[in-house]
Formats: sequence, C-alpha cells, structure tokens
Amino acid sequence: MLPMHRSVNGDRLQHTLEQLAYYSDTPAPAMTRVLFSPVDMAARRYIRDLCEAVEMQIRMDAVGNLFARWEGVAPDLAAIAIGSHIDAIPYSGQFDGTVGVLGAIEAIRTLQGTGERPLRSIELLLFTAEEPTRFGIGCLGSRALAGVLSPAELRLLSDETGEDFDTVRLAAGMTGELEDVRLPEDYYHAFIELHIEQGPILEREGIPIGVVTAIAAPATLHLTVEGEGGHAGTVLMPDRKDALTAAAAMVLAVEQIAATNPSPDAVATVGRLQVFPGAVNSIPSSVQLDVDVRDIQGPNRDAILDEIRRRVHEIAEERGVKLEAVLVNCDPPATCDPRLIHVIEQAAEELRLPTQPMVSRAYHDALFMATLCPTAMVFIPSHGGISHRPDEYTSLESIVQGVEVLVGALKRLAW
Ligand code: HGY
Ligand code: MN
Ligand code: MN
Repeated sequence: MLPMHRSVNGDRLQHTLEQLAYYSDTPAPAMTRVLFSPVDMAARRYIRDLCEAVEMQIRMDAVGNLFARWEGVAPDLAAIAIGSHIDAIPYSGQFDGTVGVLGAIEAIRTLQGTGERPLRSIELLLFTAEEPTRFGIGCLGSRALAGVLSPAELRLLSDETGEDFDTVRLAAGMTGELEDVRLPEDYYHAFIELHIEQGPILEREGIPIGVVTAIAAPATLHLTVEGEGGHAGTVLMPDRKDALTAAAAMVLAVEQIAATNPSPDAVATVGRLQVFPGAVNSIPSSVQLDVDVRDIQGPNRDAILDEIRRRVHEIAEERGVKLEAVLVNCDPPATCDPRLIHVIEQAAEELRLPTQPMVSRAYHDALFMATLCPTAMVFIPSHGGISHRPDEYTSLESIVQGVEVLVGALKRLAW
C-alpha cells in the first residue's frame, strides 16, 4: 500500500542546510570540512542529533561511516539505503554531498509523517571521507564498506602530517575493528544517492531531474620529482636539475594529453603541487604532485593514464631528474541499475517532473555502493554548472524536487 504523503517541508530542509553550513573552517560561503577535523566532528554530531530526533537507530563503523536506520515492519528484509557525504574540500560549496544527506533525512521525516511504517527498513548512510583531501583517496568510507579498500590498505594511509589513518580514526572516537567494516553483498536491497549535478547540463536543458546511468572511472597518480637543490644565485642554468621546472613540464603534458584525446569525457587535472624546500632563493630539489585522470570509458581512461606515465618518465629522463609514479587508485566506472532508474523515472513522472538520463563525470560513493547492491543516483541542477567552489548553488526548489523524487522512489521500494 503506497502511503499518501504531504509534500516535503522545504523550510525545515533549508534550515538544516543553513545549520550544517556553519560547520566550516572557512568563512561562508566557502566550505571547508576535512575528515575528523573539529568542524567535521561537530557536523557529524549535528546529523546524529537530527536522526536521533526522528526515532532512527544510529551506529558508526570503525572508519566513521554513520548509519541511521528507520526500522521497517520486516526488519529481516534487506534495507533500502540512501545518503551521501558531508565532508567538503577546501574553499568549496555548501551543496556537494550535503543535499544527499539532509535530503535523505527530510525524505524519511516526510514518510514518517504518513504515519505508516515501511516494510523494508530505510537506512541513511553518511559516508566518511568521500573527498580525498586528508588521506589522498576519495570515497574512503564507501570503498571500505564495499571491500575495495582492505583493512591492511587502510592502515597504510597517512596524511600530510604523517599521521596514519588508524591513529586518527581512533583519536576521533571511531572505535571498532577495521575488519568489521566491510558489508556482505546482500546487505542492502538498493542504494539511491541524491546529489547536485556539479555540471551545466540540467540547468542548460531546463530539466529538473537527472537520472544517472553511469558514473565516471577515476584514477589518481601521485608523482614525486627529485632534482638537485642549490643556491638560486650561484648554480648556473646549464648545471641545474630543477625539480619544479621538470614538474611544470609534466603538468603541461598532462593537460595536453587529455585535451587532445578524442574522447570528450577525457579529463586530467593536477590540483595539488608541493615544492620543497620552498624558499625564494633556493632551487627546488623535490616536488610532489597528484594527477586526477577520468573518463566514462575505463579502457580510454587507462590509455590516457599510460600515456601520461610514459610522457612524465620521458620528461624526467630529458631533464636528468628522478621520478617516482605511484598509482593511488584506478577504479572501474559504475553502471546504475535499470530497474532503479525506472523507479526514479516513475516517481518523477508522478510528480510531473521531466527527467534526463545522464552520466556522472564526478565520482560519488554510489560508485562503490554499485559493487554492493543495485544503485542509482538522482541529480538536481547546479547553477552555472559550478561546483567545488564557494559560489556553488542549487535552489531550494530544485532540492525539494529532488527529495520529492527520492520520497516517491522510497514509496515504491520500501513498501
Ligand atoms: O571529485 C569528485 O568527483 C567528487 O566530487 N569527490
Ligand atoms: Mn566533491
Ligand atoms: Mn560529492
């Protein structure tokens, strides 16, 4: 029996978005919320309080994934999972991830308002560290849930200060065994993630709802360039092995390889570069840089990665510097479940909301949840396609529409 429900409470949802935005290490509208930082811990506490206030059973696993369950009348049936992340890269926006977490809570509150309990439990998932900011790898929590990141690999992770993941998570109160994080394949019946598009298509086409069919394949290459340091005044140009000029040539090669690839979905970015010793009058002796490479087609992404690795080693050779290239992650793309896509399209149709099937060029926790259970994503428009910037914006109307579709999908899946 599908419960009739009142529509989503937009004011309440707006309030929770504004409250969550307070927890940032940079002044509004820029968001910075890095894994297990004090603002991240306070934001997690806020989400917990919201869930506890609406009779959801809460648990936290050893890596900090938060689970809030609204128990169904048949608790032994595999639950329907919904959710996203609340961590935010430095100087980013207020909507990436958060609309999927707060929208999920609002969807559950809306359904609770019908006075009817679902057959299947509905479980909110707040994934730990979707962003790679602190430990250099994205989707840390969903990888661990899906067994893509093993306890041994988790123990090898360390941040820029040299603190290892295990120490940091225990200090943050994330107790429990890393060996207990992985979920069995049949643990969830389905997973749906509501997320901003982070691209221009929906707004440009005037379509309120995107239904994701596939999620891009991300890879990250960590390069360490070792040259010879020295005095900026006394070492003459022919005698130099400058690590930074070599790294600069590598950065331009990365851009050139992706920009000239025939695939329009091929992208490659160097977003982080650290120079040592970093003195104005000292020739850089060492440079660390991270290369983010993606394409919707896995094989094409791999070909780009191979070309980049070949070219940067060539540049190192030409310039007489040493190069170490470490592949941090190289993930397959994900395909969303056709039946879930149909459920989302039906829910949108019932609301008379036009939909557009589309690929996601950003990665999401759904990329790894898709290895655990049937998975799909609902996109809502990003103004100007802007994301990972303080001026990231999605209207409350669009967010409410996304949550209404999520409610419609849950009515079809959990009852
Ligand atoms: O980088 C991404 O695609 C995601 O926003 N973390
Ligand atoms: Mn992001
Ligand atoms: Mn995100």
